[in-house]
Amino acid sequence: MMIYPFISAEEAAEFIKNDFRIGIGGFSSVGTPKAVTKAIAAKAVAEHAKGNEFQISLITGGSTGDQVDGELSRAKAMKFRAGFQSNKDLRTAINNGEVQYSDMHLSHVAQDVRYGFMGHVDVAIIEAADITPEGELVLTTSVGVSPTFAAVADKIIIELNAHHPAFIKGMHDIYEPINPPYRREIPIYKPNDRIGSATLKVDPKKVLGVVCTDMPDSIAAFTKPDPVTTKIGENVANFLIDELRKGRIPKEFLPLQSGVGNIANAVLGGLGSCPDIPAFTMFTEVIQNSVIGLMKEGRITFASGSSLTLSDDVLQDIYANYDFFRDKLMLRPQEISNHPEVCRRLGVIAINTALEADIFGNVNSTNVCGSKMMNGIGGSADFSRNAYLSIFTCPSVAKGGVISAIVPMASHIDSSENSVKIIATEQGVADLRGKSPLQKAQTIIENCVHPDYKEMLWDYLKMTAGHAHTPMSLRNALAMHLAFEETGDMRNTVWK
Ligand code: 0RQ
Repeated sequence: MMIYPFISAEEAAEFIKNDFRIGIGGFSSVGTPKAVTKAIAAKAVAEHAKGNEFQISLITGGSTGDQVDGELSRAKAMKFRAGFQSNKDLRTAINNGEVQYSDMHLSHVAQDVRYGFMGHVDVAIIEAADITPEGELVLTTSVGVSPTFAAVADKIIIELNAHHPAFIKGMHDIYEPINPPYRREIPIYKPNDRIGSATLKVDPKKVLGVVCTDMPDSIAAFTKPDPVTTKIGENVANFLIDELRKGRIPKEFLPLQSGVGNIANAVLGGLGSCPDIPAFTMFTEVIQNSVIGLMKEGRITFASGSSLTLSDDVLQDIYANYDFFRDKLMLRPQEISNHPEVCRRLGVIAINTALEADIFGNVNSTNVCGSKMMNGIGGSADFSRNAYLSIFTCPSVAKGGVISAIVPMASHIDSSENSVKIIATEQGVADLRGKSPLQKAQTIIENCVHPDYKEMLWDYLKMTAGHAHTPMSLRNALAMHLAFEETGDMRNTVWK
């Protein structure tokens, strides 16, 4: 028996008014609503055609599929966006100033909403696989910020998506910390500890209605590992094996966190296929395709995250073999999957991707040439700041070699040199632990820089070393970026 009324996506969109602030469920492109956001975009187009103002502010847990960020940004239906994004059309709108984007640590989103820092949330839109007779929601392929949005929003719209079976009830562990000064410890002592409830309880009085859908998530296809990403994976695996041999990683190994994107996917695949690394668990935010493959091979024994960001064939394989996966997967709110306290307690080995790193180990994961937003910081710094070992990976060059990923000064900083312990490129690995800025610069240039840029960076260091604690030339620190902007190639850099 369904206790809520059924409504159409258009009826749901009718409730959304100009200037509403909306919070949606979902994380990392999956488990987001799909039909109502599309109907809101259509409503925006119709309102704009009539000369009416119609724009919303949207807060999400992580990135969304095209049905959210793509549809809404093309319809010019969004004026403000917070959380994380990776949609091409939204990225364009952000970089040309049409959408104001607040990039956030993903473990902060729920609490910033609860604390009232993000303003009043008018409506929450949440996707569910099932609704219990009591009106509780079985979420789909992610949790994200759904519990908090459901708690704080005035009204809730539910998308009931038949693409996901009801038997996944139990895959989610819903837990919301209480606000300070009453907050207690997060009682997770092993990646598979369950601390909350299997369903999301919502206030039935807030529910506007249920929109029925049958739609897969839309996630971008991964590019297959290439020689460069494979080599980065090997370098990271060899480094970790060495740490294991030296006894600096316990023989049972430690839980891994792995970031988003092509490089992270390839690195994880490389680690999993390395026989010298014991079977391991994951305490991560995004569970990507490579995790599921390694689980089937017995290389990964358990994964806790906030989303199953999988291609539909891999997801259907899980559903078809759910007895195997039932006790191996757990989805948590992102405030828990990325929780600094738990990350540090469990001793997570964090592997994230840099766009660029400087010779001191400061990492830029977000802003190309300091200003053009790529995706966002995501959960990378939730983990990098608190991990047992914080590793950043990237190819040593980008765009066919005209950009060096290692520069004298990062043009934007997401994870500072104090958080970053290891940098790995296809050239090699720089271990920054226990080193001064000069020593860090020496090891990064020696081990990670592409041959085309090595001499250039040694010259920079010779020019600056000895002047003060951190060798730096204010005149030249961004000269490589300038050479790229002015000539299209960092190899044309001339030190002044
Ligand atoms: O451009 O798409 O035009 O080819 O950046 O680079 O090499 O495909 O790498 O897909 O792994 O993404 C940091 C963006 C890497 C991602 C980033 C260009 C390059 C290419 C993508 P094209 P690749 P990936 C937890 C962790 C932040 C969030 C995070 C990311 C494009 O990993 O968003 O870590 N991380 N979350 O050519 C200019 C440079 C460049 C450059 C690469 N130095 N300058 N362009 N590119 N280096 C998970 C979550 O938070 C959900």
